[in-house]
Amino acid sequence: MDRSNFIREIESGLNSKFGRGIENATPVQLHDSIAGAVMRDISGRWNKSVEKHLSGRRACYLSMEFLMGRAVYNNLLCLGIKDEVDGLLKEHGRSLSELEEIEDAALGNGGLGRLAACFLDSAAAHDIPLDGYGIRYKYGIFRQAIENGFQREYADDWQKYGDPWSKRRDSDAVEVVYADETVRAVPYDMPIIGYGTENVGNLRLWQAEAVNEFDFAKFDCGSYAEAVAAKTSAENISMVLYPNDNCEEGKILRLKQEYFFSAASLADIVKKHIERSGTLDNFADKVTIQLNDTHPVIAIPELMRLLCDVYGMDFERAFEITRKTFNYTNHTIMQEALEKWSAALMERLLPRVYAYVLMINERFIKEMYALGKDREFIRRLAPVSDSTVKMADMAVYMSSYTNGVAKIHTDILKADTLKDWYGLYPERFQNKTNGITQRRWLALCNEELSALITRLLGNDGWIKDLDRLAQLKKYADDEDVLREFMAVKETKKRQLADFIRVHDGAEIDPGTVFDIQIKRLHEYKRQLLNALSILYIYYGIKDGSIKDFTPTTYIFGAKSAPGYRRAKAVIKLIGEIGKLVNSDPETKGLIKVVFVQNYNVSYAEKLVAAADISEQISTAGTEASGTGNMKLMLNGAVTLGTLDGANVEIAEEAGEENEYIFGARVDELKKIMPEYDPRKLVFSDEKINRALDKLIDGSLDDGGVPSGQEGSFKELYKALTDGASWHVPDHYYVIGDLNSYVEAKLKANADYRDGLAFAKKCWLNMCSAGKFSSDRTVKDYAENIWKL
Ligand code: 26W
Repeated sequence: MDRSNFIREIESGLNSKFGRGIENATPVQLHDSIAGAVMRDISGRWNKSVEKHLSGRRACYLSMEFLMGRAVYNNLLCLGIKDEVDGLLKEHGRSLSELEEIEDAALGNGGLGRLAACFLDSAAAHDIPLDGYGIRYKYGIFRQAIENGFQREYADDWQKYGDPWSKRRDSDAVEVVYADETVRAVPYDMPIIGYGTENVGNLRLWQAEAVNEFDFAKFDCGSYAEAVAAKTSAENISMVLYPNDNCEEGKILRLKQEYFFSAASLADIVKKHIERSGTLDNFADKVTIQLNDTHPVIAIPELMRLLCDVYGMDFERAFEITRKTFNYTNHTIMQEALEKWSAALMERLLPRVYAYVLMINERFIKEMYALGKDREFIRRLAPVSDSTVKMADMAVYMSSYTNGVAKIHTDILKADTLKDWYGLYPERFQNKTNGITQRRWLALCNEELSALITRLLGNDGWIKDLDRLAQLKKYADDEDVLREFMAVKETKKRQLADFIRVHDGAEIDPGTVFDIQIKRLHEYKRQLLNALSILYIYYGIKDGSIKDFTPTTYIFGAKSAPGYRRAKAVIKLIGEIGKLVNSDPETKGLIKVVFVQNYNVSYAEKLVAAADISEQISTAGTEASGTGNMKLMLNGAVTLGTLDGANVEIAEEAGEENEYIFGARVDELKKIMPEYDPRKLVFSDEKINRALDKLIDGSLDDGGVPSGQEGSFKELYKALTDGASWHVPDHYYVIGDLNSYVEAKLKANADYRDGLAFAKKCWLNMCSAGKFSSDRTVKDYAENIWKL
């Protein structure tokens, strides 16, 4: 649209809806009108793209989570009018920056959901027909407050100011049938605006509603609660996102959610297909479905049920089509995250779907017998065994391709987690190293660095072709460029410091090293290792054994699952270490520790642009890929990390000499762990002992409100030294890696002193980030899995 027209559109929207002008509208009204103008502007292209996707071959991305983040800035950026709109608003004394905090669709927990959002963005930008399907939760991931050092969770009603970025499509509503309940699934569509293209992708999120709002018969006989019971029960299905990352709970509501969006999406996909093709015979030629982890795997028996029960296809033909249609991405090798359902529960909730699960299982057993496999082998792999439905096994068996999300992760799947499956079907396994969209994670979040890059390259082609950053490597020894680069980083650090002052009430110094760890809180991600290293260094500075320390601010951002006691203890611990360290006059100006509240996509945008050091310190073999590591690299931070997940490829791309790699590797851990006794290290190393001692010597306070969590530091200590009933001592090798971690951390700290030399490393990281564009990832899926 013409730019000045756009402002007129905003004005007329404001006027007709609120009777206000740009000058006197509230930020919410302004936001609503901008969104309205965008939605009107793209509606024609959007409809055309939807039709185009439907009439050709397309890929559908089924995901329980889509962590979209704020839409307004991204949409204006993708339309190429962000700066103009901001400029025009400024002429009226207003600014786009007023729209912060109004919307932020956080319908995901972490990496898996954010990856889905990056994929949609990349596919839209590159005209790849990919559409998303998920759940329109009323409450997304909780809002986190840190009170008295403890995490507290608050419901996040992301639609409290409305949802101008969605269109409700009543005409596409479908019914989802459970054993004793039928609910309506109503789709809300969000446009995914492709950067610099006519293509607009579609994200369809299903909302659960009652088929009958109100039961008059029950009301008549005075059962008022019962009269609305069906409504409540239906709406509960899409009420809230499960806030667990990497831990499966086996709750019935969760299975209801999984079936809800899987069944609704399939009903929709099949219906649209038949409308255009008139037959299901070519279904798998027109549709390919990517299952984002095991959460939507129930879609597999559901498609079998649809094809056979509803459309009368015979089992073998349906089997063939179903297997051809689906692909499965695995995002974790953590045993506790691999979904398993009680067969009895599934049968009770979804008897007919379960019947197909059993038929698939029989088909598998028969096939294995024909191959001469023994009973134990079959029991291990069968989709159903020991009264349990194993979703990952069903997924591999019933799909064309299975992929991991980083090279090392895919290797572990082949060698360990899915070893037997790999032996059976080696041709089904692929690697697709994750990526991030440079539109949000550079163009949007770091305008200053973007401007520098664009100027040096002579154009902004990198926004759609990130490999072009490699051309900038030639400036790695150019002092003027490096100084400008350093000035940009300083600006971003100042902006972050200002934000943290307002948002978290903490004062930090942009002149210090910003050492940042941002990700979900989990034992395997080892925030505890970072915390212990800070104690180690703090005492080292005090006793003089660590000299010439470059002043550093350690910044943490992380949400813990509400019921994850150890993770919550670590949050409290970091807060207590902060109290100790930040108030000590002896180390004042040298070390500062800050735990920011409510880390989310929008906060991440500010943090990644300001980091000097990117903490990626998971135990080798545990982090499937990580994507935060890529965001920080792209914004010119060095990685302080283990050879885990995508860190391996990051070091490969940027050169290991430009990262700080430490710790035991996967193959080493395999040998170490069976014999490992952390106590031996604790007893033999005074400095480790001193840091660890703080957990039990009573000088850090883990009491206070909320009660019931007292003694949690001692429990952490015990987990590290003695283990627990369910795991060996220090199962994530925190103590084992501590020395090599501190060494690498101090090396980075010392290197930072030579500003230009350090900036060169940062620069080369940025220049080498091309591979980690989700544009590359999505194109690889499109070519080698979706065959679009
Ligand atoms: C059933 C509970 C549950 C919930 C979420 C189990 C597992 C998950 C996800 C698989 C966890 C997740 O987000 N995994 C992350 O996926 C990212 C995208 O591929 C990777 O970059 C991260 O390494 C991985 O932890």
